Amino acid sequence: MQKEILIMINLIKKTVFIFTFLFSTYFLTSASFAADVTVEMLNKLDKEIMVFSKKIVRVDVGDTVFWKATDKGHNVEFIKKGVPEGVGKFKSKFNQDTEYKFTIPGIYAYWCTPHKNMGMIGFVVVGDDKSNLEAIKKLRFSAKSKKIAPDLINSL
Ligand SMILES: [Cu+2]
Repeated sequence: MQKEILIMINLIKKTVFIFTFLFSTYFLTSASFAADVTVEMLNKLDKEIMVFSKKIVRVDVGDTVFWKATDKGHNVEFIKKGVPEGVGKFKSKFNQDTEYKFTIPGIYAYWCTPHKNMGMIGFVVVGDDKSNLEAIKKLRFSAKSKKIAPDLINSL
């Protein structure tokens, strides 16, 4: 009788161990596949003013990018002709966190509407697809954005 109880306890221990192992493996692998990214909208970062914390972001199709309104007075606006074909307009409200789920592969160019000439531009490459790179190269930027855009586009 005593022996049977010990065997039962051992069986329960093994089962618990296996479940723990399976669950932790599941969560670890699913976490490594989640590639959602957060970009902060900032008044200042190091020596730059009016800036997205990450200027280039790479995600997989179906991932979401979150823009955090860490500082006020900013937004996110997709640039006309700066997104893959079939992508609609996107312009977020000022002073608010925003997000966008990228379902169409390609390069997305965006800026902050009031600071689009001050270098507050950003790019999202979705699904490692650069088929609209030529269209991106033709985009017209002004002032500081014009200065920094070529290097950024070259490193897409
Ligand atoms: Cu801004």
